[in-house]
Amino acid sequence: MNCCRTMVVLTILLASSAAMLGDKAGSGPRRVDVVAGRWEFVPSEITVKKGEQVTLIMHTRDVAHSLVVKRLNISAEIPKQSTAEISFKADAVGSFEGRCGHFCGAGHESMRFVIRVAE
Ligand SMILES: [Cu+2]
Repeated sequence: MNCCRTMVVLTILLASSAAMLGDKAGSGPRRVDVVAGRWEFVPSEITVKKGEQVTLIMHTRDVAHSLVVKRLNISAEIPKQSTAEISFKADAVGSFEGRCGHFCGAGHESMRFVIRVAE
């Protein structure tokens, strides 16, 4: 795809949800835990650096959700009460809004997630 501005690798893990939030230290990609649940992502916004390799560890606390951030070429299903890992590297500065792409109930449209990319 010639329009790709990011590298995205998706790995679905069959694991139970964990409730830890926040960045994980160590070498390798920056890892950030995000919990998806009716009807929000927690946290709802993260800031990363341009060119930084980032892995989002997406947990669901209830039903299946997904995360779609079109501008960053991110699209990943998060199975019910499971975890999905989404790796990306943004090569553009800006604010990129994502949403849940999996209809999950009455408040589905309010599930927004923002990735801010700084220099
Ligand atoms: Cu949804």
